[in-house]
Amino acid sequence: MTRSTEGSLPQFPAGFLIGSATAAYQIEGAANEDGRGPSIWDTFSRTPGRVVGGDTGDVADDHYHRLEQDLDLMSELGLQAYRFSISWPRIQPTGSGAVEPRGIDFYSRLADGLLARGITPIATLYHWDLPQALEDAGGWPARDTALRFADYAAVMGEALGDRVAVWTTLNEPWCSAYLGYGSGSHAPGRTDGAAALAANHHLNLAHGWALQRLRDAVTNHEAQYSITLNFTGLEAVDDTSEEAIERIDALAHRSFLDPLLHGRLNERLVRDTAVVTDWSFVHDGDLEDIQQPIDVLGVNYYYTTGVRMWDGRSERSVDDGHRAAAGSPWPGSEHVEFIPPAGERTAMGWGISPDGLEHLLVSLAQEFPDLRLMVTENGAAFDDVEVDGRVHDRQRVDYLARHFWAAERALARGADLRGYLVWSLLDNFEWGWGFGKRFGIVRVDYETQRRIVKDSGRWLAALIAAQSPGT
Ligand code: IFM
Repeated sequence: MTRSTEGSLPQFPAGFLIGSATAAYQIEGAANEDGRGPSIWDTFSRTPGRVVGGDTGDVADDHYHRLEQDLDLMSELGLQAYRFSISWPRIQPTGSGAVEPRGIDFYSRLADGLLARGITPIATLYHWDLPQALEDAGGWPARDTALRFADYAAVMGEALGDRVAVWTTLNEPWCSAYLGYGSGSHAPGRTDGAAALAANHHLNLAHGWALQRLRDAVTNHEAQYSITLNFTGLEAVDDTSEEAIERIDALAHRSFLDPLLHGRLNERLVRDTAVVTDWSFVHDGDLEDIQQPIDVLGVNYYYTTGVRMWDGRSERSVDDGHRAAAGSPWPGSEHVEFIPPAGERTAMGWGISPDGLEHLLVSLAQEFPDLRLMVTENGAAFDDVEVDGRVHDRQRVDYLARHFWAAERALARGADLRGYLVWSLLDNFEWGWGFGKRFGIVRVDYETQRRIVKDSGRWLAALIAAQSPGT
């Protein structure tokens, strides 16, 4: 049973963090300033035909130059936590070696600005903007990239390790591996299933090695460590669905959860992908390195979809919620069909299923009873309309309210959920979709860079204000 926005607001336990999230390339702009090197997203978005409308993150929300204003905005909304990502090429322009002090200074000011406003800083080290020089040297399918990432993690641990409360190594490594190297819909745009699987393993390895280096460098002994994964709800639609669910669950979720948290490869995944790779990129000792203790699992959830096996006769439905591209993000399981649920959809075409979030949080809590959970992203794109300086985004308010209520039900059912960060604070560069898809609770007028708090932003502020003191 899902509740609507009518009536009361959910109450969360003391210490529960309610806030919002962004990512560097999606908001910062200043792509060529202060020594920042090119990333794979600069190259990809500047390549004709890769991003809708030819949009790039060159300017985006100009957050790099509007830091103080955006910090004040967070404060006005009453955010308790803010999740940002650090642009690796701002810190190490070529992905290794010399550190750019102006890049460190920017994130240092960001962390200080958050703390000065009583907002908990949650930092993600990697949200998809690999330095181009590392892609030129092989990218994530190359093992060396994981070593370079660990070095970068140590640099950031030393620079911000006295201030960041939660360190997240990677954001949605599934997208980095399978959209970046499998379907080609994300940077660097390669379409090679075997490369995607190697990238999957090296991202896991990067996480494990980075955590070891981070823990050594960080001086805040209260700091927590995490990784954020993206989860898609999978539903049966016919009697072939069980097979389809197992295949997609293995590729989308088990490919990360099993090595990271159980220290093993998923057997189903290895079997289903045997047509593509022999997994010889996994070396002795890798799984021990990957399975590092973490404090919090970051959960990104947006939608649930039906899946079934394609019968080979009808036209295949391939709408898996990602932008159609030349390759497939499902190596070895290309014959699975995705059947989005009937009913309401967001502007991304994603079905709306708050119950999917409740189910996900409860099942993760059952599988990992000792792990804290945090919703590190949830939100929706809609075709907002600005009228007289207001955005009455009723659908987004409704979406958020129903998902927050789902989180509250999961808590009541025993999930150790510690926070909920709405995606996104600002309208921003939605990767292959460019600026056309707006996820913000604050509208950005890209011509003037004016920020307008949407009704959803006001709703989030009211939710935070309605929590009991001490929350
Ligand atoms: O905008 C993205 C974000 O960068 C990663 N998670 C999903 C969001 C919406 O597609």
